Amino acid sequence: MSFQLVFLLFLFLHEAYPEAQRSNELHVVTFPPSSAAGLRRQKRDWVIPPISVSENERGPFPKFVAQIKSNRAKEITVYYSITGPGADAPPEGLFIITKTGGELYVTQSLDRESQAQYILTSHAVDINGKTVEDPMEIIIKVTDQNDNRPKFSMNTFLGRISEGSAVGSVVMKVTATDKDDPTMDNGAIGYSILNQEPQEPHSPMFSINKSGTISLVAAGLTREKVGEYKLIVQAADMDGNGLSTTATAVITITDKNGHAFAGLLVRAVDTTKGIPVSNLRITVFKLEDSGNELKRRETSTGLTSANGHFEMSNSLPSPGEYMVRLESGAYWKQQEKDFFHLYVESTFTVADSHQRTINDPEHPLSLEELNVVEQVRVRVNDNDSTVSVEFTPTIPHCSMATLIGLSIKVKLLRSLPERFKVGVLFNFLSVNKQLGDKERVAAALENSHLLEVVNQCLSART
Ligand SMILES: [Ca+2]
Ligand SMILES: [Ca+2]
Repeated sequence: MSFQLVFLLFLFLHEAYPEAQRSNELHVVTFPPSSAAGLRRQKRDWVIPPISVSENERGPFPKFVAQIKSNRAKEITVYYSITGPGADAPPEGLFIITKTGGELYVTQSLDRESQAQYILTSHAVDINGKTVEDPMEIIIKVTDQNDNRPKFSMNTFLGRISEGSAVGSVVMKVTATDKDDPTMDNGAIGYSILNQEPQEPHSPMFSINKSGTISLVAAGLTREKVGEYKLIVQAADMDGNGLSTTATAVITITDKNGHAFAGLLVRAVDTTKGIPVSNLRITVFKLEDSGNELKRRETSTGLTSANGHFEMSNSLPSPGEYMVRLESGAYWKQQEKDFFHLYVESTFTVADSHQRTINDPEHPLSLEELNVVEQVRVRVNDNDSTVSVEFTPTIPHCSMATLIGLSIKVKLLRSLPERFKVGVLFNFLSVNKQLGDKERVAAALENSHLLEVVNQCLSART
């Protein structure tokens, strides 16, 4: 009784493994049985499972891969050969087969990341070169090893989010790639945030998900307190537990209108390489008129950080003319350049954007208070970079109209970004002509007396 049971079990096991799969486990691949006159090609239901070879195998080479076998070998001497890319076509000779033994060898270490599979065709002939089997396709699959570290697409990612944003808001996305098999853990990337600077008002303020999207997880973003966060983000394969790499995510906190400006930020970039320049001495001077000479008063100095940044202050400097000086000589010397500028200087104006008041040249009140200018008659087209202001002097044909118009124009030119075209209109043709003529406005402002009067109109009244 018990003998019978064991026998049945054996039969069951035998049936559970199809012929081809069992052969592969033994590294023997047998040609499928061909039909009588070889009229029909390989049977459709006969599947030759791929042969797996691991990448980065160590020698000695040639290394045995599998044995190709013809059932005809029982009766006659069979001669084996292989063709196709990797055999007799490039990369030629990567796989070889012994003529009479049918042993397939790989001659060198494989790299899955450059080629993940090879398709060879095996042939069997008799001593006269006559085909004894239908050609059989052999697929060699290169199995993956975790030999690639994830790589971020950038070293520094820049993002921005407005203060007061709701928890859950998306800030930015970082991306890393891994050359290993994406269907396996070897190429499955998991992201994490390793560090947050500063750790205020909470840590963490941000989280990162499976696809590298960074979101806000805590409330309390205040631009005045923290204008910029620096996150060290990590990408690691094995779903976050394997080989890792890091990058920086810089998050700028903007105000509710989307303005990130919290002071003066100088970014030093080596334009020949497009990379930030660190440790560059930067000095900012305020230019002050004292009699006939322009004096420089140093307002701040320091070195650029690793990302080439130098922050002058966390609040807007007072309005006026400034100069920024970059001591670039040492950097170029270190780069072994034999021709360079020792320093670079650039002047710029900080406009008084908060002061909207323009004084009337004759009255103690401002133009707005006198209804000379009204908000409804100011038209701004941001897309076209145009601003048009219509004004009405208190007395028609007022002799001060040109001066008022000039003051408005100068105020706007000083306050607005350079891209804006400013038009000031007054229903009095000659004045419009004067204000619309760039050269005449420039000439008028070269008249030091007129400029003084304009500046008085624009200065804050005490
Ligand atoms: Ca990997
Ligand atoms: Ca790999």
